[in-house]
Amino acid sequence: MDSWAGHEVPRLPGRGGPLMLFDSARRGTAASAPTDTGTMYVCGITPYDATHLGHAATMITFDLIQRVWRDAGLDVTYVQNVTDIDDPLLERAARDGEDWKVLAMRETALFREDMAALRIIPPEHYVGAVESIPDIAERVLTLVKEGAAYRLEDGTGDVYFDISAAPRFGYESHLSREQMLEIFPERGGDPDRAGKRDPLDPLLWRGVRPDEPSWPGGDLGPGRPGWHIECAVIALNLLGEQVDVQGGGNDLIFPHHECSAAHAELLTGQTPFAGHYVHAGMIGLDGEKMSKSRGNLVFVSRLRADQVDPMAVRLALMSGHYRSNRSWSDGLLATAQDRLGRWRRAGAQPCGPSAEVFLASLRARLADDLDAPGALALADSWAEAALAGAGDDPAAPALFTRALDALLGVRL
Ligand code: 5CA
Ligand code: ZN
Repeated sequence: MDSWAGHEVPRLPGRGGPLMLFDSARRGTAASAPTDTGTMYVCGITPYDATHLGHAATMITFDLIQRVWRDAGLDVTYVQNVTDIDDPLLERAARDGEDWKVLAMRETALFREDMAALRIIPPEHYVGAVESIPDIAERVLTLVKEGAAYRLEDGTGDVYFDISAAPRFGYESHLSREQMLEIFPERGGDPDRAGKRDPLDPLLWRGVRPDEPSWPGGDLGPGRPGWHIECAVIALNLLGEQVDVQGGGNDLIFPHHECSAAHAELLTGQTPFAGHYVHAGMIGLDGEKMSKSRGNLVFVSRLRADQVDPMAVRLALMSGHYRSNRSWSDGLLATAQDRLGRWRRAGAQPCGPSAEVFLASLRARLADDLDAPGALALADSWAEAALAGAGDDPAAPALFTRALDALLGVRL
């Protein structure tokens, strides 16, 4: 499907260094993307509601990776999905008496607008689950033929993945079986489904039900895809057998990324599926988890409608480290608005202190597991000095401005 409109990313003098990134599987930091191409798959939205600040923060995190990789001279191939068929979408559409396709199209369109406003560089491939169904069905059949998947014998046509076929299952999340059993049902799993070989076996293909959409599945029979196999197949088809980064929020560590890695590894025989499993922290509101049930979601589109500058939203979300679970508040936004104002005034000065040192330090902060708070502090210092009249380099304000645009995605 169509991605969103991109924008020119300024070129900077020199080059950034290799990006060190935290990997959930290693439980440590290691250099990312060892070749001259960086491949990244990011788990995108399930479009049954508008983009909230949590989605935005996660998308900004992976946008920073793309920016740092490009600045280091890498070609980047970035793929993001849209889960445009899944239970939550059908449930919301039924609740509101709406056609699920209309709901998905509307919310995906809004997401694109939000992403463009936040200056997220668009993925090269933006791919829906629905358009990938023939490929998914084929891969599920392969798993069945290889003995890694099985059909339930209750006449539903449902097909499950046999986690005992994946000897390394658990290497990505490092959870104990007890922890997995606790989390699985909270994140779409069905441990109590009768007839499964293991309670943790995830659904690969859901046979057709009355009043549910379905697609032809060849020898699988009509139905629709499970969630984890969707991401595994889209990534394999567009990025090859292994990816440098598999990303999303930390709510996806288990079961989603554990299962999609297990599916992909069985299909290719290559392990690990991802060189880095990268997870962004959850954004809450005023110290509480942001969730539909609490009714405390803050939508990017709402802020835009209230004339809040998207660059201030972006800055506010980058003022905490991407891996930390953190909270949105009016105060956080106000701080970001002040900061943006100071940076804009500094960038408009006739001269300032050399921005070359600033650029080198900015690159170093971001290459260190995307230390955006450290990067923001450097920009604050440069701006403070420029506003105090320090330095006499007439090229410095322009370089400061370009560096913030290229590396942080903040346009002054
Ligand atoms: N479609 C699936 C992924 S394949 C999904 O999780 N969709 S989502 O709409 O629920 O979330 C979209 C992306 O935003 C995912 O990467 C998810 O991990 C991330 N995300 C969801 N809620 C938050 C939050 N509160 N804070 C940060 N990131 C979040
Ligand atoms: Zn996913």
